[in-house]
Amino acid sequence: MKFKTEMLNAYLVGGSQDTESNPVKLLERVEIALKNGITMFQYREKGTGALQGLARQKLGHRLHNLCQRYHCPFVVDDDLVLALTLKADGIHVGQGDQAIRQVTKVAQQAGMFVGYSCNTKAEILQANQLTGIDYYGIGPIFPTQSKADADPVLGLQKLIELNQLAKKPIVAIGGISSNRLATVRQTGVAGIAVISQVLGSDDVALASRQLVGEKGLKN
Ligand code: TZP
Ligand code: MG
Repeated sequence: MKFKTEMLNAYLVGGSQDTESNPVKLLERVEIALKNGITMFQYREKGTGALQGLARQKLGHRLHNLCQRYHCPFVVDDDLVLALTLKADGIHVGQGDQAIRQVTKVAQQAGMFVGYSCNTKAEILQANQLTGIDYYGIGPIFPTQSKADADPVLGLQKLIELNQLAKKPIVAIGGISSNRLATVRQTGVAGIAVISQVLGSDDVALASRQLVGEKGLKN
Protein backbone atom coordinates (compact mmCIF):
# COMPACT_ATOMS: atom_id res chain seq x y z
CA MET A 1 0.00 0.00 0.00
CA LYS A 2 1.17 3.49 -0.77
CA PHE A 3 1.87 5.51 2.35
CA LYS A 4 0.02 8.76 3.01
CA THR A 5 0.96 11.16 5.82
CA GLU A 6 -2.70 11.38 6.96
CA MET A 7 -2.48 7.72 7.99
CA LEU A 8 -0.39 8.80 10.99
CA ASN A 9 -3.10 11.04 12.45
CA ALA A 10 -4.64 8.56 14.89
CA TYR A 11 -2.34 5.57 15.07
CA LEU A 12 -3.32 2.72 17.39
CA VAL A 13 -0.65 0.20 18.44
CA GLY A 14 -1.32 -3.01 20.34
CA GLY A 15 -1.05 -6.72 20.97
CA SER A 16 -2.66 -9.23 23.31
CA GLN A 17 -0.27 -8.17 26.10
CA ASP A 18 -2.06 -4.81 26.13
CA THR A 19 -5.49 -6.34 26.89
CA GLU A 20 -4.71 -8.65 29.84
CA SER A 21 -3.38 -11.35 27.45
CA ASN A 22 -6.89 -11.69 26.09
CA PRO A 23 -6.91 -11.80 22.26
CA VAL A 24 -10.72 -11.55 22.06
CA LYS A 25 -10.65 -8.40 24.15
CA LEU A 26 -8.00 -6.97 21.82
CA LEU A 27 -10.12 -7.73 18.75
CA GLU A 28 -13.20 -6.16 20.38
CA ARG A 29 -11.33 -3.02 21.37
CA VAL A 30 -9.59 -2.61 18.04
CA GLU A 31 -12.96 -2.92 16.28
CA ILE A 32 -14.43 -0.14 18.44
CA ALA A 33 -11.39 2.02 17.66
CA LEU A 34 -11.81 1.30 13.92
CA LYS A 35 -15.49 2.26 14.09
CA ASN A 36 -14.46 5.52 15.71
CA GLY A 37 -12.04 6.55 13.01
CA ILE A 38 -8.48 5.51 13.83
CA THR A 39 -6.31 5.95 10.75
CA MET A 40 -3.74 3.16 11.24
CA PHE A 41 -3.29 0.04 13.34
CA GLN A 42 -0.01 -1.63 14.24
CA TYR A 43 0.06 -5.20 15.51
CA ARG A 44 2.79 -5.18 18.15
CA GLU A 45 2.87 -8.55 19.92
CA LYS A 46 5.75 -8.00 22.31
CA GLY A 47 6.90 -8.23 25.92
CA THR A 48 5.81 -10.43 28.79
CA GLY A 49 3.05 -12.85 27.79
CA ALA A 50 3.25 -12.06 24.08
CA LEU A 51 1.92 -14.78 21.77
CA GLN A 52 4.35 -16.73 19.63
CA GLY A 53 4.18 -18.89 16.51
CA LEU A 54 0.80 -19.90 15.15
CA ALA A 55 -1.23 -18.11 17.83
CA ARG A 56 0.56 -14.90 16.94
CA GLN A 57 -0.02 -15.45 13.24
CA LYS A 58 -3.71 -16.27 13.73
CA LEU A 59 -4.37 -13.19 15.83
CA GLY A 60 -2.49 -11.06 13.31
CA HIS A 61 -4.63 -12.50 10.53
CA ARG A 62 -7.85 -11.70 12.39
CA LEU A 63 -6.69 -8.16 13.14
CA HIS A 64 -5.73 -7.64 9.50
CA ASN A 65 -9.18 -8.82 8.36
CA LEU A 66 -10.79 -6.44 10.82
CA CYS A 67 -8.68 -3.51 9.57
CA GLN A 68 -9.56 -4.35 5.96
CA ARG A 69 -13.26 -4.27 6.80
CA TYR A 70 -12.82 -0.68 8.01
CA HIS A 71 -10.35 0.34 5.27
CA CYS A 72 -7.64 0.98 7.83
CA PRO A 73 -3.96 0.32 7.03
CA PHE A 74 -2.50 -2.64 8.93
CA VAL A 75 1.13 -2.55 10.06
CA VAL A 76 3.24 -5.26 11.71
CA ASP A 77 5.86 -4.31 14.28
CA ASP A 78 9.34 -5.67 13.97
CA ASP A 79 8.58 -9.11 12.45
CA LEU A 80 9.28 -8.99 8.70
CA VAL A 81 8.37 -12.64 8.17
CA LEU A 82 5.00 -12.13 9.88
CA ALA A 83 4.39 -8.95 7.87
CA LEU A 84 5.04 -10.83 4.63
CA THR A 85 2.97 -13.84 5.72
CA LEU A 86 0.01 -11.63 6.60
CA LYS A 87 0.49 -9.41 3.52
CA ALA A 88 0.51 -6.39 5.80
CA ASP A 89 0.25 -2.88 4.37
CA GLY A 90 3.31 -1.74 6.28
CA ILE A 91 6.15 -2.78 8.56
CA HIS A 92 7.51 -0.83 11.53
CA VAL A 93 11.01 -1.44 12.85
CA GLY A 94 13.18 0.04 15.57
CA GLN A 95 16.90 0.72 15.73
CA GLY A 96 17.54 -2.58 17.46
CA ASP A 97 15.35 -4.63 15.15
CA GLN A 98 16.23 -6.14 11.79
CA ALA A 99 18.73 -4.24 9.65
CA ILE A 100 16.85 -1.30 8.17
CA ARG A 101 18.42 -1.62 4.72
CA GLN A 102 17.25 -5.21 4.41
CA VAL A 103 13.78 -4.24 5.64
CA THR A 104 13.36 -1.39 3.15
CA LYS A 105 14.54 -3.62 0.30
CA VAL A 106 12.13 -6.46 1.09
CA ALA A 107 9.29 -4.06 1.90
CA GLN A 108 9.65 -2.33 -1.44
CA GLN A 109 9.47 -5.66 -3.26
CA ALA A 110 6.35 -6.59 -1.29
CA GLY A 111 4.69 -3.17 -1.71
CA MET A 112 4.74 -2.43 2.02
CA PHE A 113 5.47 1.00 3.45
CA VAL A 114 8.08 1.34 6.22
CA GLY A 115 8.09 3.07 9.59
CA TYR A 116 11.31 3.51 11.54
CA SER A 117 11.81 4.41 15.20
CA CYS A 118 14.31 7.24 15.69
CA ASN A 119 14.83 8.77 19.10
CA THR A 120 17.94 10.93 18.82
CA LYS A 121 19.27 13.65 16.56
CA ALA A 122 21.95 11.27 15.25
CA GLU A 123 19.38 8.60 14.43
CA ILE A 124 17.21 11.08 12.54
CA LEU A 125 20.15 12.43 10.54
CA GLN A 126 21.21 8.90 9.67
CA ALA A 127 17.66 7.90 8.68
CA ASN A 128 17.38 11.02 6.51
CA GLN A 129 20.14 9.54 4.32
CA LEU A 130 18.32 6.28 3.69
CA THR A 131 15.77 5.54 0.99
CA GLY A 132 12.56 3.57 1.37
CA ILE A 133 11.49 4.86 4.78
CA ASP A 134 8.07 6.52 4.85
CA TYR A 135 7.75 7.87 8.39
CA TYR A 136 9.61 8.05 11.69
CA GLY A 137 8.22 7.04 15.07
CA ILE A 138 9.61 9.13 17.93
CA GLY A 139 9.31 8.37 21.63
CA PRO A 140 8.70 7.89 24.43
CA ILE A 141 7.57 11.50 24.72
CA PHE A 142 6.30 10.89 28.29
CA PRO A 143 6.84 8.02 30.75
CA THR A 144 5.07 4.86 29.57
CA GLN A 145 3.85 1.69 31.28
CA SER A 146 3.45 -0.12 27.97
CA LYS A 147 7.09 -0.72 27.02
CA ALA A 148 9.49 -2.26 29.52
CA ASP A 149 12.67 -1.40 27.60
CA ALA A 150 11.63 2.10 26.56
CA ASP A 151 14.36 4.67 25.89
CA PRO A 152 14.65 7.76 28.12
CA VAL A 153 11.72 10.17 28.02
CA LEU A 154 12.19 12.90 25.39
CA GLY A 155 9.64 15.55 26.35
CA LEU A 156 7.90 18.02 24.07
CA GLN A 157 10.83 20.37 23.41
CA LYS A 158 13.00 17.54 22.11
CA LEU A 159 10.11 16.30 19.98
CA ILE A 160 9.87 19.73 18.34
CA GLU A 161 13.62 19.75 17.65
CA LEU A 162 13.61 16.25 16.17
CA ASN A 163 10.53 17.04 14.08
CA GLN A 164 12.37 20.00 12.55
CA LEU A 165 15.33 17.81 11.57
CA ALA A 166 13.26 15.00 10.10
CA LYS A 167 12.84 14.73 6.34
CA LYS A 168 9.91 12.38 6.81
CA PRO A 169 6.62 12.80 8.68
CA ILE A 170 6.71 11.98 12.35
CA VAL A 171 4.39 10.10 14.64
CA ALA A 172 4.90 10.73 18.37
CA ILE A 173 4.50 7.86 20.85
CA GLY A 174 4.81 7.11 24.54
CA GLY A 175 2.67 8.10 27.50
CA ILE A 176 0.31 10.20 25.42
CA SER A 177 -2.81 10.16 27.56
CA SER A 178 -6.05 11.94 26.58
CA ASN A 179 -5.14 15.09 28.51
CA ARG A 180 -1.85 15.36 26.60
CA LEU A 181 -3.18 14.96 23.05
CA ALA A 182 -3.64 18.70 22.44
CA THR A 183 -0.14 19.73 23.51
CA VAL A 184 1.44 16.99 21.41
CA ARG A 185 -0.63 18.09 18.39
CA GLN A 186 0.61 21.63 18.90
CA THR A 187 4.20 20.54 18.25
CA GLY A 188 3.26 20.11 14.59
CA VAL A 189 3.85 16.36 14.33
CA ALA A 190 1.95 14.50 11.62
CA GLY A 191 0.32 12.14 14.08
CA ILE A 192 0.02 10.50 17.48
CA ALA A 193 0.45 6.82 18.29
CA VAL A 194 -0.93 5.28 21.48
CA ILE A 195 -1.45 1.99 23.22
CA SER A 196 -3.05 2.58 26.62
CA GLN A 197 -4.90 5.83 25.84
CA VAL A 198 -7.24 3.68 23.74
CA LEU A 199 -6.73 0.02 24.72
CA GLY A 200 -6.59 0.74 28.45
CA SER A 201 -9.55 3.10 28.46
CA ASP A 202 -12.88 2.49 30.21
CA ASP A 203 -14.50 4.08 27.17
CA VAL A 204 -12.64 2.92 24.08
CA ALA A 205 -15.03 4.70 21.70
CA LEU A 206 -14.60 8.07 23.38
CA ALA A 207 -10.83 7.65 23.71
CA SER A 208 -10.60 6.76 20.01
CA ARG A 209 -12.59 9.85 19.01
CA GLN A 210 -10.32 11.99 21.18
CA LEU A 211 -7.27 10.49 19.47
CA VAL A 212 -8.77 11.10 16.03
CA GLY A 213 -9.54 14.70 16.99
CA GLU A 214 -10.90 17.35 14.65
CA LYS A 215 -9.40 15.77 11.55
CA GLY A 216 -11.87 12.92 12.00
CA LEU A 217 -14.77 15.27 11.35
CA LYS A 218 -13.87 15.31 7.67
CA ASN A 219 -14.46 11.59 7.31
N1 TZP B 1 7.49 2.84 21.80
C1 TZP B 1 7.87 3.86 22.53
S1 TZP B 1 6.85 4.13 23.84
C2 TZP B 1 5.86 2.82 23.41
C3 TZP B 1 6.36 2.23 22.27
C4 TZP B 1 5.80 1.06 21.60
C5 TZP B 1 4.67 2.42 24.22
C6 TZP B 1 3.52 3.35 24.04
O1 TZP B 1 2.43 2.97 24.83
P1 TZP B 1 1.53 4.02 25.64
O2 TZP B 1 0.59 3.16 26.45
O3 TZP B 1 0.78 4.82 24.60
O4 TZP B 1 2.44 4.83 26.49
MG1 MG C 1 10.54 -2.62 17.32
